[in-house]
Order: sequence, then C-alpha cells, then structure tokens
Amino acid sequence: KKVGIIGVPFEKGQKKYGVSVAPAAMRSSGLIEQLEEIDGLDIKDYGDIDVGSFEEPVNVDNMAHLPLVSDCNRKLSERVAKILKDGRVAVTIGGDHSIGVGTVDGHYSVNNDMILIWVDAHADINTNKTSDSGSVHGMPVALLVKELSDYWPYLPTMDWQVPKFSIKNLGYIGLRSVDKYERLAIEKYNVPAFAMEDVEEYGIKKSIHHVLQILDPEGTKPIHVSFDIDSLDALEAPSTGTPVRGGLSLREAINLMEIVHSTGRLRAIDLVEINPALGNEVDRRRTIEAGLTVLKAALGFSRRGTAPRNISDL
Ligand code: DIR
Ligand code: MN
Ligand code: MN
Ligand code: MN
Repeated sequence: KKVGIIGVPFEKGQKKYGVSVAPAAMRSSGLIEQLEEIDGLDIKDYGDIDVGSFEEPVNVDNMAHLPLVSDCNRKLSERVAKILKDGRVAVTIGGDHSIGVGTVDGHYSVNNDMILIWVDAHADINTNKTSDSGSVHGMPVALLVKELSDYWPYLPTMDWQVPKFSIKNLGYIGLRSVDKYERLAIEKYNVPAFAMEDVEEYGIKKSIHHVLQILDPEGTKPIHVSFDIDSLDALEAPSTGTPVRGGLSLREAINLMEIVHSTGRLRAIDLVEINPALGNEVDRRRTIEAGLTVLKAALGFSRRGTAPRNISDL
C-alpha cells in the first residue's frame, strides 16, 4: 500500500503561535520511520507546503488572514490531488484545521464520490457571520459544502475554491463544543453527528459503523478522515490550541482508525491542531505520540503484532 506525506506549517487559521511547528516536530519524532515499519507500506515524503507570508489586504468581516489561508489551501489542494493521482493515500500533517479546505478540495477533485468523517471536539462549520472568534479554523466545513455557499459573502482570493462537496456526505465524531448556529446547520441538514454523548451510548465502534452506514450504505466510496487532535480528551492530547475535557480516549481513536483502515477505502487523512509550543515537555511528547499512534492505526499498524512475511528472515 502506497502513502504520500505532506506537511503544512500553517497557523494563521487561529490565534496561537506554534501549530505551524507540528510537521517538523512530527518528522523529528520519527513520523516517516515509524510509518515505514508498518508491514507492506511504501512511504513517500512530498515535503512541506510553502505557506508564504505576504498578505494582500482584503475586506471581509470577521475572517482573519483570509488571503494567507486561501494561498496555502490552493497549493495544498493541488498537492493532495497529485498524491492521489500518484495512487497514494494522502496523509496531511497540519497546521491548524483551516487546511481542511485544501485537503478536501483536492480530494474531491480526484474522487467526487468521497465521504468525509470530521473527528473533532468542534464542528468547524461557522461562517464569518456566525463565528465568535473570526478564526478560519472554525469555518472549513462551511467553506467546503455547497449547501452553505449562499450564506457567505463574496470572498476575495478564494475564486479557485468552488464548493462542490455535499453536506450529505459529511459525518462527525467526537463533538462536545458546538456553537448555536453550528448546531442549527447540523440539524437542518441532518448531518450524522456522533457527539460524545452518542459515543457514550453506542461506543466508538458502533458510532463509526453507523456513520459509515449512513453515508455509504453500499460500502464503496472513498473515505477522507479529517482528524483534529482536540477530538482526544485534553488529558491525552494537551498540546493543542482549544483543548476540551471529556473527549475520546486514545484507545477509542485507535479503534476508530482501525475500523476505517479495515474498510480498505481510506484515501486521505489529515492530522491537525497539534501545537508543540503549548504545555510542558511531557505534554508535548504525549500529544505528538498520540498523533503518531492515531496515524499508524489508520495506516494498518496491528496491535496484535505482525509475523515476518518470510520465515527465512530468521
Ligand atoms: C469555535 C472553536 N467554534 C470557533 N473552534 C475550534 O472558533 O469557531 N475548532 N477550536 O477547532
Ligand atoms: Mn477542528
Ligand atoms: Mn477542534
Ligand atoms: Mn464559539
């Protein structure tokens, strides 16, 4: 199985310094080497997106750094599409969650029948009118789905991104901090949203199976998982910008990813919002290790262990 890795050292979709350091921190913590140890994986590193720093002035209310967000996502979308066309699973290491615009846009351009599982404490479906923060990492889903396109003003610099993905192909897992208008959108469009109380009721295994069953009853569609590290409980992943207690355990996240892997249809995965600059050294190590563990589960690492393919390896 072939995998392509992209780093996105981008943090202007939110306000805290440090989430842009995550790709370098993940690489120096053995990202590539650890993935290469998974049986049968062929890893190719496509390097980091050049995120740029020059920002042309634009006039959009309550939407910070739109031109930088746009520029980074345009490049990222092309890179994701290239990796998929190379026949590889696209693994994107953020960066804040505003980069989900580029990964999903790029994936959709190659597989327009894709389904999207957004694993997050937050729904990230604010528009600039409903957001309390003005941070674009709380808006990527609303930018992506065609059903919400009329709720946006004209967005200068974003002409390259035409929302075509349907909200009918979206599901959530892990929600526990959802703004009022985000909840309205989820209810209006009947998005399968397994918030933490639903994970309590069904368990993580049935929760992900239900989402997959609702979005793709035939079980044939390409899957994109956008994994915000803050979906994990703040005790499991403390080094993140907007931690929320009461989240998924690492074991639940591993199990979720193992189930997605077992479909054989995972085509793209984003790992976002790890901020190595937040917390102490123990927090930092714990958060990066949690991220690596989640990725490995998604890409086929077996907790049971894997026997050698050829006994003469002895
Ligand atoms: C909040 C927080 N709903 C916002 N969103 C976060 O800013 O729109 N997303 N932290 O990951
Ligand atoms: Mn998010
Ligand atoms: Mn989040
Ligand atoms: Mn809010």
